[in-house]
Parts: sequence; structure tokens; C-alpha cells
Amino acid sequence: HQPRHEATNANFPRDGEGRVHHVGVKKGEGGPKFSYVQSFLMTTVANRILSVGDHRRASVIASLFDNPSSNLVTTSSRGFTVHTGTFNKVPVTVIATGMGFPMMDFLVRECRAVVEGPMVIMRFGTCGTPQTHIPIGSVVVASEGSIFIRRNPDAWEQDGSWDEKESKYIFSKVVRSDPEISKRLAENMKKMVADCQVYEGLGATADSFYASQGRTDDSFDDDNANLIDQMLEKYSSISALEMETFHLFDLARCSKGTIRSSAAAIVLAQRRSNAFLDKATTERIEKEGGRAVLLTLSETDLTAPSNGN
Ligand code: R1P
Ligand code: URA
Repeated sequence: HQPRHEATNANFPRDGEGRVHHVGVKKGEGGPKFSYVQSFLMTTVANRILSVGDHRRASVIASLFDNPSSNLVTTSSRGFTVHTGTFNKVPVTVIATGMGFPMMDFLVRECRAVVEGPMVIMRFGTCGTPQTHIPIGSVVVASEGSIFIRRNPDAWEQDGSWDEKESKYIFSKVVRSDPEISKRLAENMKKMVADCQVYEGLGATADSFYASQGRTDDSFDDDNANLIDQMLEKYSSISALEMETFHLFDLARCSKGTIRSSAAAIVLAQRRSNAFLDKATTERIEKEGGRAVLLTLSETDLTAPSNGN
């Protein structure tokens, strides 16, 4: 006689009700809340997902759904909040992840495990920009894909084994976003967000907000004073520095053709002038831009090849 809540498989743990271990969702929870989509929405998570870092941003965007009072909302003890409903009668899910690429790993893998059929996952985040011509309050669409920047801890090894000629920060190659979705996303952003420049460029996802984004801190030996120059020397079109998008595109690439993905980010931080966006403007762009992402998600053809491959 098994206890009801025992997790059953260490390779991909779920609880006794079938909920995945971190995001806390399972198949088949749509139920009677979804009158007109009930027949095809049979899960807590729709095939069209918008991922954001901030829980407040997720709630604001979920309030733009057709009938927000009947949204299905699930929270997990690991910091995920999942809002599912419809936008223009199309089932959609907004998920607040918190921050960092491991959270994106949980989101993509655990949602993939509870959703049937092809998926599109888009991210709408915030970012800093190393480009002098991009002002705060702009939106950057990662049309050129993203790279990953990580700090190499071996460089601080004190046994003398580190070769000083090597870089202390490692830049990956580019992983692509879906070109068609990125194009639609940029068009919708331009139409739907007031007083906002929309740029298309390369994203750079870092393993930290601080050292690997070139922020300096007297309390730590990060040796990163020239990191912004170094990243632009290698990839001159880096326009958005943030912490999750590369991993989304990387997993979409590895999803055996089942996930399409793109991303946009609001420029909060101008890394050359040190300007930082005010709260009121941030909240307005989150709402208007959130609507543009929902429209793009709802219009996306799920059956097209993933990320143009
Ligand atoms: C850091 O402040 C956070 O902001 C960005 C980064 O990717 C990181 O998660 O995105 P979100 O605003 O979506 O969290
Ligand atoms: N998010 C980041 O990761 N970096 C920034 O500079 C701003 C938001």
C-alpha cells in the first residue's frame, strides 16, 4: 500500500498527484473553469507560454486575459506562479519564474512534461544594454538569438594552475531565436507600446546580474572592469543583458522540434551612462508590451518547424 504523496521516479520526480517537482503543475487540471476551451485545454499549462521573472509582472499580464476572474492560478513552493486562461479565445499561460537560468530550465522541462503537442514559449523580461544608442525605456527583441556569458571560477584558483592569457569570462556561440516569431513580436511591440523604441539585436544571458554582466564591486575580486568592451568586441550587436533567454533558446533547439521560442526585454539599465528606468514607465511598458507578447503568442502557428530549423 503506497502513501498517496510519495514521489515515484528520481529521474523525473512527480508527487503522488502527478505534479512535477518544482513548477508544481500536472496534466488535466483545466476542468470546468474553462467553458469554451474545455475540450482542448486539459492541463494547467497551455501550449503557449509567456515566461517572466517578476511575479507582479505575471499578474498584470494575466489580468489582460479574456476573463481574468476565471484564470486558473497555481503557485509552487519553489517560487513559480502559473496563470492559465485565454487571450483572444486562445489558451495561454503566463509563468513567473523568479530569476536565473536554472529557473528557466525547470520551466521548460517541467512544462514540456505536462503539455501535449507542439509548444511556443516566449520570454518578456527586463535587461540592461551595453549599446550607447539604445535608451532606457526601449524594448529589445532577441531577433539575432542569444549568447551565454559565464564567470569561470577556475580563474580564481590559487594554486598557480590558471593561465593568465585565458579569459576569466566565457562567451558561448549564438543560439538562434525563431525568426518568424521574432519578426511578429517586433511588429506587435512597435504597434502596441507607446513612446518606445523597439530594437532587434543579439541577447546576452549572464550567470549573474553582477560580475558576468560587467558590474563592478569593490567587495569582490571580479576582474571585470573591461568585460562590457570585451563582449562587444566579440559580438558587436549585443543589445540586452539579462539572465534567462539563452537557456530558453538552447532548450528549444534541443526539444526535438517541439518548441518554438523568442524573447523581448524592456531596457531598464543603460550600462554606459548608468541611467535606470523609473517604476511608472516600467509598469506601463510591462502592460503594453505584455499585451503585444500575448497577441504574438496567440497568433503563432504551433505546427511550424521549431525555431526555423
Ligand atoms: C534581474 O534583475 C532579473 O531581471 C531580468 C533578468 O533576466 C533577471 O531575471 O529579467 P526579469 O525582469 O524577467 O526577471
Ligand atoms: N536585468 C538584468 O539582468 N540586468 C540588468 O541590467 C537589468 C535587468
